[in-house]
Amino acid sequence: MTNAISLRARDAKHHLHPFSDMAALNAEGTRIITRAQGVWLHDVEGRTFLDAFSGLWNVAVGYGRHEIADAVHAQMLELPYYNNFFKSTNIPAIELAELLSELAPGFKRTFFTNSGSEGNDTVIRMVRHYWQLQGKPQKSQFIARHNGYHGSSVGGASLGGMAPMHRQGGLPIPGIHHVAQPWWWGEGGDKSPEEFGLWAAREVANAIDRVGAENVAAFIGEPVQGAGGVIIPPSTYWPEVEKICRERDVLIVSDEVICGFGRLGTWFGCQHFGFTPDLMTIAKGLTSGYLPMGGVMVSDAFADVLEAGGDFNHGYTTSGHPACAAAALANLAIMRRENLVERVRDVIGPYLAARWRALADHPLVGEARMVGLIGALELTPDKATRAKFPKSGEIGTFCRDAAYRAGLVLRATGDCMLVAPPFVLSEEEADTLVARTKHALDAALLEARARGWM
Ligand code: PXG
Repeated sequence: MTNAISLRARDAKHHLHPFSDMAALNAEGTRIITRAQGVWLHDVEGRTFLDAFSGLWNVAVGYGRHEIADAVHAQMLELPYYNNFFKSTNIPAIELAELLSELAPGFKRTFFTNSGSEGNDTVIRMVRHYWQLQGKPQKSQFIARHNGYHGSSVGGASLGGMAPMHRQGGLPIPGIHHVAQPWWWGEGGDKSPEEFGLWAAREVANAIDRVGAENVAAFIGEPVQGAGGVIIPPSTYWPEVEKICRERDVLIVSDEVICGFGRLGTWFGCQHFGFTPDLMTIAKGLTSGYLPMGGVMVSDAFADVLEAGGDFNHGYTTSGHPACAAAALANLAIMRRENLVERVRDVIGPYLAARWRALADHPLVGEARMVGLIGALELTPDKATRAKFPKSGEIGTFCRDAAYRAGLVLRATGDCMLVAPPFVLSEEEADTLVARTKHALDAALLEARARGWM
């Protein structure tokens, strides 16, 4: 315990945490996670949590995988680092780029980065470079969505549609236009989900036409918006967006940072929705978070243009890092050997989804949605009208904290509870996840009633 107190004080003194109000965080104190195994986290005080959030949406194969640690260890001893600039490459990067092209037919090349944010910055530069090579340098603007998340770098946060991020640091950069998100629960009004999906897609068309297709380089979207609240678009949305972009010669970028590598029960999220992008941003599940790595995968046709276009003046010191690539290879080998993508699609995804959707019977839950192993609960004081609570985020935060107290890590976006467990979750663990969620919902319901909100 002394250890915990001292560690917490040192953290409070020296560590700046991402997306945190440091004064409030330090007053409350951080949770110090010390080890993890499977889907279970352990903290310095000996508490145990079921990690229903896979770290930060990324630990797909679960914690404690010796194969990944061993592969990284061996690679570190063999070749800990060498760059991929100046006519050089390394064996894990070669093998990984090749494997990715097998997992995503039609995407023969990958540019490696260290994160999803760097991936999306790379997308901006690469797509603009592509249109220059095509003799259309004026095609440089991007269409993205309100409440989309594409990272924290200047480019990523600009493509993202998070208003609180735009308020800090002078964002977004010019040339990015945000349109409505396909969030039927929150913004669908009287339309049916299918009608609303078409309406939201046509907002993309309207934006392209307003800016002028001759000025628009690409549309970017997450197949399912993650950080924005696990927004699963109506079935009508993506086919219409694809049609709109193709008709206008606008490239499609699928940000697969969360949806890629099995989260929706397909290798890539676009495959679940049946659209074919020109570029895919990847990260997170690529290494299951064991080491940082991201990238941009490009279609064969896009790659051909780039390849014929001379130097692309872009790259990171650690692009294609051999140890990170070794972690990715070991991670993807586990996914293939244990059929984890199929497990999400056919076994544990449907098992959890059935129980998760049943939570819609809870008085606090207006909608319970899930695809693959990613889902959300919309908390509402009135299901019939899809009403919002007077102060957005208070009940959601209360519910999340109640879940922690019950030994479950969930995430809250406003008053929406998000779940994205590791693919190795067992049926028994899924039952525990749902029981603890129900417990947290009961506590939040009492709280909402005590505040007179229900
Ligand atoms: N695109 C998407 C779709 C993401 O979800 C990024 C890009 C950026 O990746 P990096 O590796 O640069 O973080 C992400 C990251 C949250 C949360 O609270 C989500 C992310 C990151 C941090 C917090 O849900 N997603």
